[in-house]
Amino acid sequence: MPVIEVVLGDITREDVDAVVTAANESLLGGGGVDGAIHRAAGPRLARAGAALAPCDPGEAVATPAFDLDPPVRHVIHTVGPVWEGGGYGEADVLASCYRRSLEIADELAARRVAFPAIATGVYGFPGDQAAEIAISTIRATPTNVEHVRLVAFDQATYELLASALQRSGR
Ligand code: AR6
Repeated sequence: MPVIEVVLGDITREDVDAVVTAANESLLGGGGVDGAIHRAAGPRLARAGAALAPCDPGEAVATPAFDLDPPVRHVIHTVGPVWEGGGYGEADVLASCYRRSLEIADELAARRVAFPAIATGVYGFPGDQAAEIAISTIRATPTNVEHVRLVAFDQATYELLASALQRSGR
C-alpha cells in the first residue's frame, strides 16, 4: 500500500517518476493543471498525446514527460468526469481515474507518483467529495507504487485532502 502525502504546490515542480495530468479527451492540453504540465513539458507532449487520443473519461494513458524539470519519466493523462450534479456516474468515473492511473503507473514500474485534484477545477467536481474518492480509491487499489503525492494548488483543496487522509486512518 503506498504512503500517501498531501502537499501544497505546483505539480510541475514535483520530483517523482510519473505526474498525472487532469486532461481532456483530446490529450492536446488545455487550461488548469493540464495547461501547466503541457507548458512545462513542451510541445512534444501534445504530439505524443494526440497519437493516443481520444481518451475516454475514467481512462488513463501514458506518454514521456519530455522537458519537465525536475526530470520526470512519464506523464499519465487521465480524463475526469464533467460534474453534472452527481447523478450521472461522476463518482465512479473519478474513482476510475485514480485506479487506472495507478494501474498504468504499475505497468511503467513508477514508484513515486504525483496526482492533482482531478476534475475539481474546470470540470466542477465538488472538492470535498473528490477528496474522499481520491483517498479511498488509492487505498483500495492494489499497486506497487510506494509514494503517492496528492498535490493541492490552493489551501482549500489542501485542507480537504488532508482531512480526508486523516479520516482514512493514516
Ligand atoms: N499544480 C497542481 N494543481 C493545479 C495546478 C498546478 N500547476 N494548476 C491547477 N491545479 P483543472 P479538471 C489544480 O481545471 O477540473 C483542462 O483544460 C486546480 O486548482 O486543471 O479535471 C483540461 O485540458 C484544481 O484543483 O482540471 C480539461 O479540459 C485541479 O488542479 C479540463 O481542464 C484540477 O483542475 C479538466 O478539468
